[in-house]
Amino acid sequence: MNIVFFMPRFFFICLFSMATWLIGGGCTLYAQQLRGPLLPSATFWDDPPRLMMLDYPDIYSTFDDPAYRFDASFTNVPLGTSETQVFRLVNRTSRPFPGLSVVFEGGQSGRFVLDTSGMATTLAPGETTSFRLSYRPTMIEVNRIELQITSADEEVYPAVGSITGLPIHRLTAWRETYFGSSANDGDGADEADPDRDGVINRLEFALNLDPRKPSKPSTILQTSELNGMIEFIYTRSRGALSDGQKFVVEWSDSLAPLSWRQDEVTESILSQTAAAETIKAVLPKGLSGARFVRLRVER
Ligand SMILES: [Ca+2]
Repeated sequence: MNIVFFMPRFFFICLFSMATWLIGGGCTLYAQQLRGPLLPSATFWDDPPRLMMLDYPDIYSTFDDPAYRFDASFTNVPLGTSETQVFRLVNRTSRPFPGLSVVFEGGQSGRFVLDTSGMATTLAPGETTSFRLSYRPTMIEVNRIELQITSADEEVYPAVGSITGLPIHRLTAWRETYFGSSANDGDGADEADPDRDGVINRLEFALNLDPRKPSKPSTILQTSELNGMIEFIYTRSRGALSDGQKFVVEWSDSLAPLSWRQDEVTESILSQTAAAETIKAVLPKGLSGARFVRLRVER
């Protein structure tokens, strides 16, 4: 499917939507997936052996293990977004626990951010404190980190948490937002066009459009000529950028398959929101009397 815009002064701007994922600009809002915090609690056992224990969803320590081990996970977190969980510690004993600290003990700490700024350093009997752990994936991979919670009292055994992060593409979350399912099928399929505007879903996502409302080509791309230059304006989804999609403006004077060029194109950001950024590409209009410009979106 090609959409060709006839431009004044014999300029043509063409928008390609092909199997190889070619297209031009747009914008959409999609909900950032923020889940409610989980509130596991920790218990400090006073009887021998003294044990710092976290009650994390129905998992209990074995008392002969010198460290209490627990698991926590961040699942289905869209690339480029962040999810935060709050871990709560409760001292249920009759004695204070001094020098509390939480540290990473290996793994991919770059994907996780620990915030202990609000955490008490000494936890008196009956008191509660908490720390926060955030996960922000930047590529599709399984991320793991180990956390160690300790007290300066050496008789208090540490709690060691194995934390797992499981990211998803923003496109997957986008399908869920618009079609109620993350599955790549039916109306939500990448190649589907349920609003019948000629723009398939994965391009609707890339261009930040609403896949349920038809878009007019003239609202997807704006073009103009100024002082011998062509201005080509498009809007791209920041979520698509987080997914690693590339946006490339190309031009040709003949439309021949091997004639497309990327040189002499300069781009600048006109405006941006949390969801999208609008880009202006400028290139010479050339001397041949006609020039075609396209935006190629590729994964
Ligand atoms: Ca469509």
